[in-house]
Amino acid sequence: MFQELLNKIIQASNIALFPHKNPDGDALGSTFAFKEILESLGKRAFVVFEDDEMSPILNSVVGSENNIPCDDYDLFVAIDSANTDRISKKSDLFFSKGVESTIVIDHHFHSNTKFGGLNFVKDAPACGEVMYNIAQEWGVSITPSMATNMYLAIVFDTINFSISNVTPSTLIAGAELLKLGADMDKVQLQFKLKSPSQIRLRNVLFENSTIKDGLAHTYCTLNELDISGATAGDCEGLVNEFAYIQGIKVAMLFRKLHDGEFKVSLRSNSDKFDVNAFAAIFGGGGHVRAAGCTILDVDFFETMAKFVDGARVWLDNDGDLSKVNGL
Ligand SMILES: [Mn+2]
Repeated sequence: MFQELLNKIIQASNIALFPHKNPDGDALGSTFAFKEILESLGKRAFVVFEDDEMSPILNSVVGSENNIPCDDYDLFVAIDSANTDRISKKSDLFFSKGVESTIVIDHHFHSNTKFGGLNFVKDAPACGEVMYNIAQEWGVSITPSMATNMYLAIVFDTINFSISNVTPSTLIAGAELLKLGADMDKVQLQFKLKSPSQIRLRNVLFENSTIKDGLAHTYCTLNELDISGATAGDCEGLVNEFAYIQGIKVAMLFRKLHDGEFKVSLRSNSDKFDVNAFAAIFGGGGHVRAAGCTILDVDFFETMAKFVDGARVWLDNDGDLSKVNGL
């Protein structure tokens, strides 16, 4: 599998890399680490940005300043995306030379739709760990900047190596990356920093929350997002705070993306409540303890009520999903 991926890379010259929409630390760290891996193999690699959705995390990613677009790509790689909806508005460019010229590198093992010509999908808590494994298998010598980007990727997706799907291999990768010069201070500072607008958004979410009988749910409207001054990306991590309220088993965050579209983020703090399976009933997916859905063309509050009702049935039946109805 590693060799197959390498063969495909070796045949290419100008490679376009696509982190997912509203890229988080894992998407950005993994993408820029892979860019440098490719450059170490003599390839030209370019990260395709979504300028209007770019996250402040980008500032801490090493190498992000060298983003000069190219007009002659011959290979397209989606990184950290489980399906084509995640690759951003630039998906036309991704498929511009046909599916055979595409690669998917991802860690959403249970939900990835394998939409690429080659699908390199591993079961890992962060795409950053997959990148570390690729560099190792290919015999690439990991530079301090690669190490920092991979470390950043792992720290963001594993919430500082604290989630349940972190394995001994993840911890070993973290330790090795530190040995190889990962800048832990820089990564931790970026991971822990919150902007004033994020704090305002957090207040809105607590204000809007309902915390009852094992279930916490909250929402934010576009107007509320606007008033707080936060970006859509700022919402992403905040659902975790609700999953760790005493007595809570499942947390759900609903946020409006634009008219007719909203996103649900789900977290659980025990394997008994598999949010990936729950999300699948509503057309979404992810991991056992962290999943999400994007919902189109429905009323925001009505649909939120359906999710809450479904989650209530699920909790009342102690994790049994058979009585839960979708939309
Ligand atoms: Mn990820």
